[in-house]
Amino acid sequence: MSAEKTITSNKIRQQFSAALSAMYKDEVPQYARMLALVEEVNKAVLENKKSLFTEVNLDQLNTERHGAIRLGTSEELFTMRRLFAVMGMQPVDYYDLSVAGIPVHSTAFRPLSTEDLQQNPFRIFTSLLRLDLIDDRKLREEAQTILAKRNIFSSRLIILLEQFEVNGGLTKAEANTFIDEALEVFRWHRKANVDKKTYLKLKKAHGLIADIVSFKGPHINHLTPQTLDIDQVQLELSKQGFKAKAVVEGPPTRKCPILLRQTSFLALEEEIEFSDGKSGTHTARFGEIEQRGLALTSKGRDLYDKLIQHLHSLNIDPSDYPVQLAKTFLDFPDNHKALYDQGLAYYANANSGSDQQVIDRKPIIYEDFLPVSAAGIFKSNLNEEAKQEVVQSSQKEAFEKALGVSLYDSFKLYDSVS
Ligand code: OOG
Ligand code: NI
Repeated sequence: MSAEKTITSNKIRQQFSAALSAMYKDEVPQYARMLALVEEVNKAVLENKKSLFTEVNLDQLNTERHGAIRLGTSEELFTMRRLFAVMGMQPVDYYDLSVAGIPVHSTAFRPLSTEDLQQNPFRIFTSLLRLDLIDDRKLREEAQTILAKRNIFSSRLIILLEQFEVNGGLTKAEANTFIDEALEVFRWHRKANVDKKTYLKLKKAHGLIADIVSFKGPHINHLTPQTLDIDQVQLELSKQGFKAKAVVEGPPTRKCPILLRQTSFLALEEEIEFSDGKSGTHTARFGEIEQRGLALTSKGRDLYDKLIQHLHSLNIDPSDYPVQLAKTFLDFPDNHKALYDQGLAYYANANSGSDQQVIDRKPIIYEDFLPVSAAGIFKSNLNEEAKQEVVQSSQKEAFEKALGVSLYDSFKLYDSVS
């Protein structure tokens, strides 16, 4: 038997994210412009050396950290999980977006270990449509029928997934074909699967339903590089003529950054063609930027959630939001000693010496997502407010059943490295 050498999942993930980035830059030229803007800001910050990250390599820094897709059926989610496994990406955490009036539930496929994340951090925030949240029975059945007819994975791709599962890896040639075939799944299709009337009906129920049901596949809807100074990026976006999100999601600017802050330029209105030859436009694709800080313990996270909930209950005008956000977070300690002593954030134990100074402890970076922030990203890119009639009800078990495996719990992952 001639056992050809297989290549690592880290390598495949790295190659895939580079190929996806190239495809997206080509499809969405504004995204390429945004990347250039972010690179400039990062370079300037590094020159001023004011960041959590002490030894940063510019190339590593400027590679995408995440992207997002939205799936229509349980079967799609099941196969997508197998596809991401080839790239060493596993489903971590359950995000219930129905609480924000968005008819999906989600997970993030990502590398699990610090080492693998360092090799290449790419993750994909993956949502599954919740048809059970469409009130209109007729429309629900129609959406279901349309989705049941589409097949987003090529037969070559399925064969490669089987080969990976049987052999525990792919050869270089197989990996190249895998990347080509996987890219096709994420590609944009200008031509919709449905006629104009159906599209408009779906859109009336919810913009997201139209985006998920009307197309041949789950086009990548954004990619996200990281920045070392998101406030500066937010300023530059407007200066350079981008239509930016009104506010940066997540915690405020801090001396000790926590969790995740995100902003984006708003989704573009793009020309599409319907199955009946009629034309129209669709809004789905955008570019996002993230800045990451410390991972919080469940105690820290409870405090964060409490403060964000309080802030959102005030219904603040966007122009006043940054000030109110900063004010609200005065209740969240902003120095490493307090964060550590009060058990609010995760730090890696550099060695087991008991009198180790906190200053020697390495902050553990948050690698996951935030449901309230995600809802903000969804909404500003759908150009609509949450529909009030969506009833909240978590469906974690149904999600795991569709996935075919249990979800990893991010707290357990952070516990294991702290
Ligand atoms: C996903 C939005 C969530 C994030 O960074 O929180 C997300 C979507 O729009 O499909 O990507
Ligand atoms: Ni995102």
